[in-house]
Amino acid sequence: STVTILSVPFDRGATRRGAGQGPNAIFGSGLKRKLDTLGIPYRVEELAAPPEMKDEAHNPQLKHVQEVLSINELLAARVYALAETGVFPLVLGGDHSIAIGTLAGLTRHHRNLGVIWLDAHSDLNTPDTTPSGNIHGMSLAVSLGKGDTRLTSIGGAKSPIKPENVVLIGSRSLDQGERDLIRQEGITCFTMQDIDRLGMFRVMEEAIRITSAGTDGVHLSFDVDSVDPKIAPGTGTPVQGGLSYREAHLAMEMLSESGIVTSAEFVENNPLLDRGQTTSRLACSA
Ligand code: DIR
Ligand code: MN
Ligand code: MN
Ligand code: MN
Repeated sequence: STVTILSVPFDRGATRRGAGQGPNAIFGSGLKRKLDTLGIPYRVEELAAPPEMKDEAHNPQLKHVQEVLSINELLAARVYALAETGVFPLVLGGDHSIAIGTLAGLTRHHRNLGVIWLDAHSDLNTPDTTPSGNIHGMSLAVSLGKGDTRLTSIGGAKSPIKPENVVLIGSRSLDQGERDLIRQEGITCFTMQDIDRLGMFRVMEEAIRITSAGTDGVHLSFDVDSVDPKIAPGTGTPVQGGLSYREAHLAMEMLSESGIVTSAEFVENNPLLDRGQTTSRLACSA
């Protein structure tokens, strides 16, 4: 199918700036050339980041919420329209708060969406549990319908993601509130320890089985900090002990072969990121 690349240069959901330059860095390392080589037709659109606003009612548990709301409303509308026309939305971030808009748009189109969340973190905080106030650490919780109601109502009427359709992969930095939510909601979580023990092949087999069972689409949310910082140092919150280059590739290759993925996003890459990521990005959009 054809791909529409939505570039979202937004980084106000995180503390460290720079992820906003992620899309340009990805283009700079040859994304278009790769897609041409693979014979995948694509279009490119950019969603302009909203002007930086003074944080009037500064809430330390929900930083820059106005800007996050504004970019995600735009993104949700755009992703919804693309999904309706049958193109593959490929979103390039930006920090991970933009998953709120991507998923809000997708869940207006898909009744029962599966989600593969590749990340060192789980992004399952709420304003009550967040240690940082950064909304990029809350995006999956919001998509499950938890947290600030302005965030959970982005994109209008839609059904939240169901916890049984979500698989976390690569987790190694979970806050207490996030652990509680994972247990309470019964979310499948393959930590780095699980990957060490079972191997990436079995983990991905399970992830593909779980997210495709009874669903009408699968979204891949790829936070580049899932990959080990030795290979992918260009990210705002690196955590040691991540995926190897081969593990990340195997995951993308298996997803590509499975044919289940209907949309994807690549987030949190700061321009320092090396070229390896570009390769993994492509395996899945095929
Ligand atoms: C931490 C870090 N759990 C937080 N989260 C990050 O601020 O909520 N997510 N970096 O990608
Ligand atoms: Mn569709
Ligand atoms: Mn994340
Ligand atoms: Mn992360």
